[in-house]
Amino acid sequence: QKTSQKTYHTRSTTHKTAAGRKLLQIMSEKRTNLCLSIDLTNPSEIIPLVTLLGPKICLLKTHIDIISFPPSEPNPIGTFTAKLQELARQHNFMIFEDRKFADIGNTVQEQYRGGVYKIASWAHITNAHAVPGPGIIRGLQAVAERVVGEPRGLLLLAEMSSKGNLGGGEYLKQTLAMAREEGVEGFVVGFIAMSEVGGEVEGEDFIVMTPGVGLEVGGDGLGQQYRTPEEVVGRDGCDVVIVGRGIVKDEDPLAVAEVYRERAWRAYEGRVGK
Ligand code: 5BU
Repeated sequence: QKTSQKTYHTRSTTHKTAAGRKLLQIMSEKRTNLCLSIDLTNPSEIIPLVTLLGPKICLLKTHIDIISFPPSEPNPIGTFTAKLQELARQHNFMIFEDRKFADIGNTVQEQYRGGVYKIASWAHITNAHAVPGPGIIRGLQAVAERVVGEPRGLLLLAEMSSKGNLGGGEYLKQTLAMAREEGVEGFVVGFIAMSEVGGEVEGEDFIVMTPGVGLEVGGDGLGQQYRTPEEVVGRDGCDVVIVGRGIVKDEDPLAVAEVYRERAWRAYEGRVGK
């Protein structure tokens, strides 16, 4: 049986990472495989929108470095990330900082743990390019293991949603091989990819998260390519749909988030034969 034919509930008991098990459990309980990409730059717009949409999502994706924080407050970033964590607890979703680490192990450790954002302290999941080789995974994993409290997980970028990206194909195969390396088990939750990855090995389960999702096929004029929830989840076996502008720029974000949730969830149910 392919991983994509198993239910999120079943996978929530067998996934090899604690972060993956927790996410699959949330998805199964809340009946949502929708990740909201909150790509806004004003924290006072973000918080109310996340409060409104929290019940609809399993995961909140951030780009912490696009936000303009008010210089007047003493610790605006810490206050903001604490608020996100509180909302995550309240509405039962996880937080994914879309940081796309891409340096040597030693450098990414500092970028993950420290600096102004202290990503490891508040983001349950982050992602990294495979370009630097397996040291990037080991570096991030060492930091993650020192975080007390909720588990941390990593997604590897195997393929991007944008036109002309260099991922996929042979690059994806090499990225999958890296995720299978000894030692990284328990940390690599899955991939950013456009279709199901791995699963040929018995018991292997990688959660695939996919951006470039719209209610219709299309693009944004800057390389983004949109596919529908039915194509992404139903046809291509991805698990989590990541939606940004389709929700945050809509005049009724709550109503449209429910449309995305429903369509992506039905596509999943069809896939697993429910
Ligand atoms: P959109 O507004 O739904 O197009 O936003 C997509 C989000 O996903 C945005 O934050 C991107 O930075 C992010 N993204 C992506 O679009 N494609 C990728 O391959 C990866 C991330 Br990785």
